[in-house]
Amino acid sequence: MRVAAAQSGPIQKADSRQAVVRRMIDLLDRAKAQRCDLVVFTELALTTFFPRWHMTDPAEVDACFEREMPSAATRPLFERAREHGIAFHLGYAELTPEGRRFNTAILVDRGGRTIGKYRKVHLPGHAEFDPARSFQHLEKRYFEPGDLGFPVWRAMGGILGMCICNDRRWPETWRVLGLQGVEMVVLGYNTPSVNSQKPGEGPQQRMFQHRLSLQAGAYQNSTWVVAAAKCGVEDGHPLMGGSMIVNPDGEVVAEAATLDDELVVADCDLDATAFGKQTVFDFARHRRVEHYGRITGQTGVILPPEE
Ligand code: ING
Repeated sequence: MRVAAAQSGPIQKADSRQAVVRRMIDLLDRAKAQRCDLVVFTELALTTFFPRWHMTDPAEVDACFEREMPSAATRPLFERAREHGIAFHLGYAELTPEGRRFNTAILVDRGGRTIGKYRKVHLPGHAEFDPARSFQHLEKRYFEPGDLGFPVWRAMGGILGMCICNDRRWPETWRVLGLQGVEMVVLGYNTPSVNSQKPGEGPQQRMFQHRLSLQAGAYQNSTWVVAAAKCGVEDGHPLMGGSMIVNPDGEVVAEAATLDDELVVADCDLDATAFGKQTVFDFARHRRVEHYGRITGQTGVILPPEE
């Protein structure tokens, strides 16, 4: 199928959801012109990356979340996608009727029906203001860890899965999806170009680790990966680009050239995942689970006894 990573340029704190949705609809129209079947929007696609802000006013925090999806602001997006017959992935901040908050992503089919939901499991950063950081990363303040696991769905003639941003850095994310036969993993990310705790770490190193995570995940589970950034400078804070599509051999087949709204398009043959799954990563033939107990048996490191 023809897939587009719909990279988002910066969203300023003052930008309205309506203005953002208009930009997203423009990307949908461009994807239609390129005969795309699936469009992957980014993480927290409707707002600025608000976890960089330490907020104490509940009303200010709530304003960053969606109480329903589609909402009044996003319904035009769902309608345009349905008109185009394009399926899409969308990341947003979810506030449930019970008052629970998640960093969420959904999969919407060509008919505009939401067929899958994922809630970000690996929340980076911290919960309280950290004066030692050059900027904040308060995802542990504003979201609960996801409670839906790492599901896959049969859609678009294949097996699709989702993850979100920091999830891509954890091999467990990819392997749990791989153990369900995933053929394409779609994700969004909002990644600061610099490390708030390590001034020397700049965009090049961040980009290296981003690519490494996607290529390893794709190769080691013989799956396609489609990753869409929110990037550019948001209220003075730079986010990195690098939206890309990686094939089941771990090769980058398409990559963004800008730090703005941009479609990164590739034709993805899901059958290309079969060879790896039937040979080097035929899990049934090669894995030895009797030796993997630590992976789910312990959370942190247990060091060997001192000499
Ligand atoms: N952002 C970053 C990410 O995982 C981060 C946070 C960057 C954590 C670099 C560790 C290292 O890409 C989000 N939103 O998770």
